[in-house]
Amino acid sequence: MRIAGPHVVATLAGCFLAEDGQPLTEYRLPECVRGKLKLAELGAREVPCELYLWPTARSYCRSPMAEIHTLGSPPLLATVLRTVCAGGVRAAEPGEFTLRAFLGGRIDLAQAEAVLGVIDAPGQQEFQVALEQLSGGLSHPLSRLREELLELLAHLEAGLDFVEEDIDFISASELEHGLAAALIQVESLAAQMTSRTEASSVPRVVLRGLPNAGKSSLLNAMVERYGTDTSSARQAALVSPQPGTTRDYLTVRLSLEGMECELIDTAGLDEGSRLAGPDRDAQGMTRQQIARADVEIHCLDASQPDVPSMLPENQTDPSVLIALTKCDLPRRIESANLSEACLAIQTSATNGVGLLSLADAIRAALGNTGKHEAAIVAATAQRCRDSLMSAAASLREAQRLVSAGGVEELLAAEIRAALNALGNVTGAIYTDDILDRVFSRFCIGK
Ligand SMILES: Nc1nc2c(ncn2[C@@H]2O[C@H](COP(=O)(O)OP(=O)(O)OP(=O)(O)O)[C@@H](O)[C@H]2O)c(=O)[nH]1
Ligand SMILES: [Mg+2]
Repeated sequence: MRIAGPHVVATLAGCFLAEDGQPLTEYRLPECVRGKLKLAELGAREVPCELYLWPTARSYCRSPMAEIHTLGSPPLLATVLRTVCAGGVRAAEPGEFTLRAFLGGRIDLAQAEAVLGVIDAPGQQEFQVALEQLSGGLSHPLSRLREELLELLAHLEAGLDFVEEDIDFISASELEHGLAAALIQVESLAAQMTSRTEASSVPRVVLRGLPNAGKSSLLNAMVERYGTDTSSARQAALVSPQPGTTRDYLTVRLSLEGMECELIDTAGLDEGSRLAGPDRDAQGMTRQQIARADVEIHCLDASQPDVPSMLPENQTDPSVLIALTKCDLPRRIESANLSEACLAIQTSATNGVGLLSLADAIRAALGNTGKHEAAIVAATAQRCRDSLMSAAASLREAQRLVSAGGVEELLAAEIRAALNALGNVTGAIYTDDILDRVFSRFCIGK
C-alpha cells in the first residue's frame, strides 16, 4: 500500500512501530524500516511489516511518501486502509501518484505515459521503447528543441521592441537556419508517431486458406508452444474433419522469442460455392481480418491435390507466408505450382514439425513490416501526432515568412504556435482535459 502527502509520517506514526524503537518522525533519509503494524482493530496482535519510507520531498511524488509491505491478506489490507483513512488519508485516483510526480515537476507528460507503457508493455520491444521514453528519450530532445525555438523567439521579439533603433538582434539567415534545424527534428518525430497508428501496437498475423486446410489445428499447435495466456480457461479453436467448422474468428496472443503478435484463425475462404446466412457473414469477417493483417499465412493442405484458386496472388510479398499443412500425411500437393520466390513452410499440427520454422518466418516477416520500429510509446504517439503536425506546419509557415521578408510579428506568432504545440507533448503546456486523458488510463496505485 502506498501513501503520499505532507502528513504521511504523522499518520503512520500512530500505527507503525519500528524495530529499532526510533520514532518515525526522526527518520530523515529514504529508508526501509522494519517493524510492526499495531492496528486497533486487531487488538494486541501485531503484524510484521516493512515500511519503505521517503520522509522528505525527495520521492516519486515530490512529497513525503511511504509504502507499507506486509502480509498479502485482503482483510488485513482492508484493516490497514481503514486505519490510515481514519487518520486523514483518502483513496488515490487512478494514476494519481504519477500525476503528482508530473505536477511536482519530477517527470513530464511523455515520461508519465512511459510509466504506463512500461506497465502494459506486451513484449520486450515495447518494454525497451517505454524504458527509453521514461528515461527522457523523447523529453530531452523536445525540451532542447523548445529552448532553441524560445531563443529564436526572444531575439526576434527583442528586435520588435527596438524597432525604432534599427538594431538587428538576429539575421534572416540565422533565423532560416534555426527554423530549418527545428523543422527537421519535428518532422522526424512526427514520422515516428504516425508509424504508430493503432493503440494496440501488437502486430496481427492472420491464418487463411480453404475450408479444412488445417488452420484451426495449426493455431492450436502454435498456442500450445508459444501462447502467452497460460490460464486453464484458455480457449482452443474447434477442429473437425468437416469443412466450414470455423465461422467466428479466434484471436490468440503469441510470444515468438520476445516478439509479441496476435494470431488469428479465420473461417475457410470458399470462393466457389453459393453461401448464405452465417456462412456468408463468416466469409465477410475473414476478408476483414485479412485486410487488417500485418502478415498473412496461407495454409495449403499438402495431403490434398492442388486446387486452382488456393495459391496467393502475391507470393513475393514478404508479408505473405505459405504453410503446407498436414505434412505427416502422404503428400499429394504439387509443389511445382508454388513460385520459387515463395518459401513454403512444411508443417504438421499433429506431430509439431515445422512450427519452429513457422515462428521464425513470422518473426522475419514482422521485422519487415516496420511495425516494431517506432521509438515512442503508443499512447504518446496517439496523443501527440496532431501537436507535432501542427508544430511542423507553423515552422514551415515561419520559414515561408522569413524567405518572403514577411512581417516579423506574424513570424513571431508562428514560432509561438510551434512552441505551444511542442509544449503539449511534454506537458510544458497542458489543460485538465489532457491530464484526464493521460491519467485516466492508469490503474489505482500507480
Ligand atoms: N494428419 C493431420 N491432420 C490434420 C492436421 N491438421 C489438421 N488436420 C485435420 O484436418 C481436419 C481439418 O482441420 P481444421 O484445423 O479444423 O481445419 P480448418 O482449416 O480450421 O477448417 P475450417 O475451420 O473448416 O475452415 C481435421 O480433421 C484435423 O484433425 C495435421 O497436421 N495432420
Ligand atoms: Mg477452422
